Amino acid sequence: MSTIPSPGPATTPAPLSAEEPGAATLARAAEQAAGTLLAPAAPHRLADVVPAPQQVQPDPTADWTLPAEAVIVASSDPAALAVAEQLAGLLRPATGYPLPVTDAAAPAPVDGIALVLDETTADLGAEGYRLDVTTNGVRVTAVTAAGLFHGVQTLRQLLPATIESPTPDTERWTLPGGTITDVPRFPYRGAMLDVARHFFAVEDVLRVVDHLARYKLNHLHLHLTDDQGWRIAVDSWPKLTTVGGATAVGGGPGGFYTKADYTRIVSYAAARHITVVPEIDLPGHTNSALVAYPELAPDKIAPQPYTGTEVGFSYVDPADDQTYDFIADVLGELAAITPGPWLHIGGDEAFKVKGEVYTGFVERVQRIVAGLGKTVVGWHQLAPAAHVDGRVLQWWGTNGEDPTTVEAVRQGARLIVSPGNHAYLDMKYAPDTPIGHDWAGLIDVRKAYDWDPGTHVAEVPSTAVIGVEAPLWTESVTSLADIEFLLLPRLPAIAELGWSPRETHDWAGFRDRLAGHGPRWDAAGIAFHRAPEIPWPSGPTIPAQRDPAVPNQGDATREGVNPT
Ligand code: TNX
Repeated sequence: MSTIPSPGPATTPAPLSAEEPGAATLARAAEQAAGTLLAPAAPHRLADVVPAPQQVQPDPTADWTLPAEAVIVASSDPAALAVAEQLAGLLRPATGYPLPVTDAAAPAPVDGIALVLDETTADLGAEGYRLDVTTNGVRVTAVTAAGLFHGVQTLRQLLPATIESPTPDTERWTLPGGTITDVPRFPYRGAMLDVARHFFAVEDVLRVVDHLARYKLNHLHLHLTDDQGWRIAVDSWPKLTTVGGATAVGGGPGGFYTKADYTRIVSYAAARHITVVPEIDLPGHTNSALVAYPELAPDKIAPQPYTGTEVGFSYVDPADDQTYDFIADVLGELAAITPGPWLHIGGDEAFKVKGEVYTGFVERVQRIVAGLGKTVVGWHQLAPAAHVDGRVLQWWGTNGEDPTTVEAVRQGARLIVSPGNHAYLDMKYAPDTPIGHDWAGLIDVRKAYDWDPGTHVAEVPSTAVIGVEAPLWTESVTSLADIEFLLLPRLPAIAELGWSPRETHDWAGFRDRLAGHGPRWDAAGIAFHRAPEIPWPSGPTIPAQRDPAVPNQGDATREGVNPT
């Protein structure tokens, strides 16, 4: 292929056919070259990405502007092509460009975008990617489709904020030139949504999945059962949902996911390279199950449905064999519709099941999980129970010390860290935050960001830490707007702790990079919390779309409480 001579480094070489170029082609090339010369520099720096990339090499002479006729070309592989289609779907609304997707054995950017699967770049691992912006276009290279997907999330952030707009914008779609090489620090990066205290529709959960994907999180933990509601259909115990699912905190109607609903969430997440981790909380937090099936209760008497917010009072009978039949049925049906490797069995706050009765119960349930071919995850209260191969404890303490957990790690347990006083997204930002808790303290954005998952739990080596998770409990959370208000902007802080190398950790830098996401969320219609410690740009942005009929929607109601 030949190119017309380049008058200077800022000029985009226009691709021409190998044949004699036609007049129309020459005219288009001249137009492009002139346009690029007149174009302002890219509005962002290559390093303005959240989570911070491992390595950034800017090349200011290589800024590139997406042309209207750009093509997205991907490796001839269904998973790579799926990422290419997702990229096109992300870019078409705001650009108004057709952005056709094609495939090639060895894709190269020709004034367009190439997504290249390349098994020889093994140092990028299972999730890493390299992104090159040159005057020819953008090339994302990865070993896996997951790597390409993460690279696409970075690409998105390198475009102007209005790329998030659902309708065409007149912006010039210029990306900063250079190369990003990026691999995650931890393999497990997650968030948890409690759909038991309040139930959330499938569509709401899918939108949460989108937020996780933007920030390269790869696990969604669903807290599916608790005292106030049972949210997942189990065919062999149908009253769990018809009776146990009919309540929620505050007395609302509750709800539950059919197996088809759950499968839809799992598939949507999988298409975004996110694994669902389902939790059935045992032996405590089970009032909704006991209302449905009193034979599981220690006294065999049905309790009243519970719509308050206390914890620790309910438990399934650890001394009755039918309890374990019930658990085997529930976990068996759940495992059958869960492609991911994990089953989370809770284990927290079972205040009335103590000592050897508790550890005996947990050990029996751990064996059920292992028998289903799944890996046990549980809150760190599981620690005193005997080790089972691969088991993972989820640390949610607030002071970073627990000899029992340290001992479990010595015996082979691995940790997901979710410190209550840093990673709990249901904690208030400030004393006047209208929803949320404060039992673990207040968590502003800096508190969410300023800790290290690798060293947080004393005497646990960083090699035992598989990652980090931000749980969102929903006792006080009743709408998607509430979820987004608590998630954003803290979720990106936790995401950066999970993805970015420790050397990049820097509050001032993070704060400034995060500020650039305000206009993106505005453009996407996401009502986030305008945390006062973040220097949100004051320039014109597209106002978030809010539904006036729904109370508690992000800043419309919260701005007076937390002024910028
Ligand atoms: C503690 S953290 C709980 C949940 C509550 C949460 C409220 C944990 C494992 N258990 O049952 O919803 O506090 O912040």
